Amino acid sequence: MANFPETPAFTGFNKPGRFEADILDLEVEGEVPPHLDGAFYRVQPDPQFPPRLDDDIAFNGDGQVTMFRFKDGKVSMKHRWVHTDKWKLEREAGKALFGAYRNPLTDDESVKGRIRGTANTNVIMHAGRLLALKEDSPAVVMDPNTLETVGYTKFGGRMTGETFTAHPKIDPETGDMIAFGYAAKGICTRDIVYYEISPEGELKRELWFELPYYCMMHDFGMTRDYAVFHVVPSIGSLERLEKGLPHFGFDTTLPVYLGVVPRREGATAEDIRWFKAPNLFASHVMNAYNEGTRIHFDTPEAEGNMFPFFPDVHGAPFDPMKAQSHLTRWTVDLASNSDEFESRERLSEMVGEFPRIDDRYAGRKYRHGWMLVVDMSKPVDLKGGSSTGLLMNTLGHVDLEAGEDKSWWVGPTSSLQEPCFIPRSADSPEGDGYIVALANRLDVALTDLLLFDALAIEKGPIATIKLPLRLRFGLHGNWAPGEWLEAAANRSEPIAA
Ligand code: V55
Ligand code: FE
Repeated sequence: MANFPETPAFTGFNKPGRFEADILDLEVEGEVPPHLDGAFYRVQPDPQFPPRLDDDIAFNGDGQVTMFRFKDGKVSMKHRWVHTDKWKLEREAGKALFGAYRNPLTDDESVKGRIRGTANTNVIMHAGRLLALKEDSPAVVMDPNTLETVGYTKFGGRMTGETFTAHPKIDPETGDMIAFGYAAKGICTRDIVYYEISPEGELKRELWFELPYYCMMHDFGMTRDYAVFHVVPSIGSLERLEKGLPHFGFDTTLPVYLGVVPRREGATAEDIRWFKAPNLFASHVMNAYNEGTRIHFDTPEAEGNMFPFFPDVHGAPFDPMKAQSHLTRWTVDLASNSDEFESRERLSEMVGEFPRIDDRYAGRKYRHGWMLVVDMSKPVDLKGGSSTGLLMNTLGHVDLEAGEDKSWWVGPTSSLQEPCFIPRSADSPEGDGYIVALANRLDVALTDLLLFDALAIEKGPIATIKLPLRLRFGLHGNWAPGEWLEAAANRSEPIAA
């Protein structure tokens, strides 16, 4: 019997959903603009079976992708598991075979050496294919219209790394997908491989290099001329795995590094510059850009660890106050002889994470950003309360040109999932468009999809798309325009892995 542990990771709003769904023509309050044509994809971890061990962390659930298809003022949803090798092996066995998060030593003998990825972190369309991503494994290709899983891709068979990041970027000028893999020569190795993938989905270039120390390399920055890697001491080691400790733990004694890798053809590991900053925490990158040799890298920065389930390696208790992050601009200059940062400048007073931009400005000087915000001045009215009292209860908009923040509070009984920007049209100005974000209705265990005017979020949603069910907490997602979906549906060849 599939009984899940009675732990916070598996109860209440976190109870596994385990369903697939197709719902045509969802209920809408307000109006969905009739010209909005495309799909918002997002992914959530949702364990197919109870964990092999006593408990588990949210990051270890099997990926389930949700597609919200917008067309003619209506929205339909499709919700499917990603058929990873892990999912298929466990489906066949009728139970979990893979153990703890990123610890193969806890797996059943029968799955030794198999790809462990859960494809639960991001989902993005590129080269006519939908990619479901987990940073410890290769990308999984799905059909963007049917959400059928095709299989793992090595981008034309050429990728030599074992892993592919969940945070690739698409260069808006070239259409190339810029990405990397870490632990790319095996679990806990310091080897990184940088990838550039053509608009046709073929790997064009790899550049291998080593990190100062092994750590969670969850995201990175892309500029027109550089790939920028922040090395933050959420460290890991085989020794930790042997001891049964969580894969990662935060080490407050190590410095932060920023590695700048030239994107130009022919660059080698010798061309990489490393800059150093004091110990701090940063995970996601809002955007980065370079003005000549000067590089700006915008990230929600916190004083301390943001992940209570990857605790302090020296035993310090988790400090929710130190986990609060503020969007911060890191600047380094390749023309400088110093290995220090030029500056670290706070860009917003909002406490926020899950930063997003108008992706047509990825890697370029930009004006607008959106993120989830914790507004502690607002009441939380939930039976039992949330465990920390901290909820992503607000959507924030930073206008870096006006130096102005705007926000919208979702109310005392809801929280939000990561926003995603949708351009009004392919050539509309920066920020002219919509924001979508899921709202977790924690009091009634239901989910709504909210649609905002991106430059007037403070007015609240222009449409609330009501789901008759609960989606679990998700991670990341992306928009794909209708033409991409139609081109994928009308292709003559089947989608290749
Ligand atoms: C993150 C999420 C992951 C993961 C590593 O910051 C980092 C997020 C959902 O899985 O494996
Ligand atoms: Fe992420």
